[in-house]
Amino acid sequence: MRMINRAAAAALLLGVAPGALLAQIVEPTTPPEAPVFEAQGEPVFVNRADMYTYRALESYNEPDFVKAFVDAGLLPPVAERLPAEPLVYSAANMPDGVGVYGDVMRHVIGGRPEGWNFWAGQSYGWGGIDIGMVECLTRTGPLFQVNSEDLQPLPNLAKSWEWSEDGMSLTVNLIEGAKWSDGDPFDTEDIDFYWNNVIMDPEVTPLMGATQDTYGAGTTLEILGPYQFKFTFTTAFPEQVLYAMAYGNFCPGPSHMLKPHHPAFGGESYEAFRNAFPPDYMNFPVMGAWAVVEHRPDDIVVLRRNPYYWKVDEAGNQLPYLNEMHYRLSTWADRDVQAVAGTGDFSNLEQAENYVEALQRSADPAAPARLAFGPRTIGYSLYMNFSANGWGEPDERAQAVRELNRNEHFRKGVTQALDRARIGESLVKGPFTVQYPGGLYPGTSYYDEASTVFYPYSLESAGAHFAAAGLTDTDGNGFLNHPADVLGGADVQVTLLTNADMLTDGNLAEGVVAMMEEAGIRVALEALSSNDMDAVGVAGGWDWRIFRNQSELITVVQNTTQLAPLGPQTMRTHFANAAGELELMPFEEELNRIVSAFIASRDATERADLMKEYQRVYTENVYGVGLTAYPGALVINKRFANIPAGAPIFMYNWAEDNIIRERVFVPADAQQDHELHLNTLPGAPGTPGPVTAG
Ligand code: BQZ
Repeated sequence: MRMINRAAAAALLLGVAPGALLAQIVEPTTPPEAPVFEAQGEPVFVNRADMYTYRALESYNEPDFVKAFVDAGLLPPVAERLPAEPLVYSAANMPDGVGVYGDVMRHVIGGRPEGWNFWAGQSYGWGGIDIGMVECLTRTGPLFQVNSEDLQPLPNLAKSWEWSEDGMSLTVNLIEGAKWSDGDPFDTEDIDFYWNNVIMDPEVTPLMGATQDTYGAGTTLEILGPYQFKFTFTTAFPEQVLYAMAYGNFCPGPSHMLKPHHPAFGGESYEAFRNAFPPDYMNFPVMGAWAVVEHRPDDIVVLRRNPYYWKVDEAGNQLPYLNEMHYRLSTWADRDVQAVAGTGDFSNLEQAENYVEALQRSADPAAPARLAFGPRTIGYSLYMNFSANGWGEPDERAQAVRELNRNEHFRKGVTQALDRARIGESLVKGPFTVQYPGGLYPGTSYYDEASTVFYPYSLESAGAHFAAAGLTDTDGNGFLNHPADVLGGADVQVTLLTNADMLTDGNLAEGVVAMMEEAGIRVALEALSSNDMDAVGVAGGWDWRIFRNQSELITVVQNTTQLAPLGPQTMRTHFANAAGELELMPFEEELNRIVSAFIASRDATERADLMKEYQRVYTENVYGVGLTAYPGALVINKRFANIPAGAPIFMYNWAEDNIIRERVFVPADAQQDHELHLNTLPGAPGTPGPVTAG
């Protein structure tokens, strides 16, 4: 109703007969039915405590070659390297039980390491490198198999936590006596540095962008002892903080390495801090199961087992089972090809263009890899930059686009100019893709179809909306012009930022460009490598972008603060300007209210209702222009054991976390000889490579 009135009003303003526009507006509806696509493999649901506990065992074991380091006096005995109470995986929860040492998992990735300062925003090249090196206070990837009644983050570096009675503070207890891979103790010095000199330092942004707002505006952190700290909040029981303690938000770095380079402790500059550990710096200390020992640019990154890793199996075997990890530096599409062919071991099959071929090849019983589809959790949206007050320093043209982005008719025009059926089909034919209007993904736990507003494809209706936004083709060149008082009535020109490293991102971007052209909007592609794209994305110098969505639109409880512009840097489409100010649209204020109420509520029904409201406000206002959503498949070589059933490639986190790689193994009779640095361990930080026992 409201829309028709506005269209009529706009028609009057434009001097067009209102009936002409009215006839063209196509009313919103609920989204079209999704084709049925059965996920292969159901998770075995358990409670969190069934997966692992922290306790001392009688004795511990390690690979023989590591024992040789101990015998040579190069390493303390394994029991001394482990915490008094290590994390112990329960054999009953391991699909193939206690494993054996040896072999390698050969990954292929499309990214490239920028350096090892994750805490200053450097990417390791993705594809599981950082997930294997960096450990976080809690863990969420494996939650796909946790019973819904017990759904809460798993402990990890934080082994327990207690809320104060009023819920205004949370005391967190770290694992005691765990060590970095170079033997330095892991303790609250690392927490202190991460909180005060990374999170709270406006000059430093960690890779996944955590800020104080990730933990709630006004949240403080106080160190209580070497293994204990306390968060204090401004609202009661903000349980989402437990999720914000997981990857990639609260994953502390080695303060003993980072501190000396940080300007607060005498480091030269923030730039120098960021670049203190370039990609050729080897043996950077980790809490993860493997540390980098070799990097050949554009060729390979090799990791070897961390002799101080603080997790064991029930038989006392120090983890990981796999001695080495490879990351072949290639392309993401090659990851699929190699995993299916057996020259690589692992892929998240997520670029829909490769599905048919990958499925055909994997159907052969002799195929080296198994392929299992999961739920529809890979999805893309077209996002618009909503800053009206200077984020990314827009020029006049870009500023005019921002103002259009903030115009509801413009957004409705854009969404109705997109033929989502054709977009999906252009990637892959078959029952994979669904028409995704944006917001929460269909089929996920908080999704409600009745609360989802879908604007059907109609070029006519798009044109009517554009006209209502003041755009008409005044010069008859087939492209819409700004009104005469904006940029002298020039053609509307939009740039579209996209990831050049991913086939799907590129195809979607081209589809958007073509469909916008049909609707009279000229869009120019800006395809950048993912590291550069991420940098531009954060800096704000973009009009529109194609984005593969993250877990907040699947699980809601993970990255909850990214659902709305709650703080200066929580909503990636709307960061504050240099002065820290946000200029929110009225419906953004509404989203903020809803998300804050969601975070503050502990009532399941109320939370479900709030997310319905969120979805309605989001989709009605076209906050993000959804494109398509489809299932991904885990492709993994058949020689690997302990791969949990039903592991999605993406949910709370990527499969590299979900499958718990530290307890994945290769049975002795299936082991292959891919180890490049046999019988070695990471050397001292900064030394050239791995070392042998002598
Ligand atoms: C998975 C993932 C593991 C980042 C990256 C990459 C970056 C984004 C995202 C995915 C890759 C793989 O995703 O595509 O399957 O292996 O690494 O980290 O696309 O460009 O910035 O968020 O995780």
